[in-house]
Amino acid sequence: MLRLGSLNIRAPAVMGILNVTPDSFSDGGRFDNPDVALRQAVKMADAGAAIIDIGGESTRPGAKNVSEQQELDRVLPIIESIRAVTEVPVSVDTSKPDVMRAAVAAGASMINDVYALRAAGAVAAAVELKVPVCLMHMRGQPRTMQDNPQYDDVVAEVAAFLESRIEACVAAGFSEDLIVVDPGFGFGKTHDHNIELLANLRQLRVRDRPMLVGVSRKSTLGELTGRSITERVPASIAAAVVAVMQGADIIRAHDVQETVDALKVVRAIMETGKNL
Ligand code: YH5
Repeated sequence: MLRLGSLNIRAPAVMGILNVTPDSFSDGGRFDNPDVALRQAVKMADAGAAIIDIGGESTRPGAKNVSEQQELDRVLPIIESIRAVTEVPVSVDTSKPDVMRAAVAAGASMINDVYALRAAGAVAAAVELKVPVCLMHMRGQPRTMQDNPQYDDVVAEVAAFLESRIEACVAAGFSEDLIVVDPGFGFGKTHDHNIELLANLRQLRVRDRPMLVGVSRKSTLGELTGRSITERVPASIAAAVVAVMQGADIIRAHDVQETVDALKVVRAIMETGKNL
């Protein structure tokens, strides 16, 4: 069991992705209609998602910033409607302190922040809310992050960043026990950087904190297979299995049922105590 305050998750677990942005990369905003979004959330919960991640801000390369009001209008109704029909925990994918506050008040159990609480007031909001937070590594800003990112040692630099963000949160009074780390696949990384990170994932378990990994349908898988976004399910499963075999605790995925099945196989092998 992964214990994150009052949020308990049987790891390795799947975090189902629910985008409520009209311009999401991989769903094309298919879920920006509230009824469709709720149905998708229930479907993911029934398929075994341990948590549903709701994002109202697109972080695609080149994406524009959305206003706080826009983000609130997108995420709050769906958090409320999920809370009304299932017990599945919800995480809110946001960087804005007031969206964090409103989402938690509406029933979200976790914050997933691709800026790792670097926005002004974000650490303070987390300290006040006392819910688990995923701190993700991103080099640069979504608008420009894929413009020739460079590292001397991507694994060491991502690990050092995550360590420094844990330090900043703990120094501000946030409980280390509530922190999850994430190398941020595709966020200011080339294809080779993503492969290097996936091959060395064990080294990213900084301070022994749980690790979340998001590789589902991402461009690196497109480069490897030549497949379009919706054809990347098998490649996504393979990457998820590789990640879990190296200690990833939570896999952020679009294709929940397929990923849950794959992780059942990995878990059975891991429970023998051999090989992994
Ligand atoms: C993540 O890794 N990623 S949004 C491009 C795609 C498909 C999907 C080109 N939020 C992460 O999912 N939060 C996102 O095809 C995240 N970790 C955490 N913690 C990008 C995304 C995607 C991008």
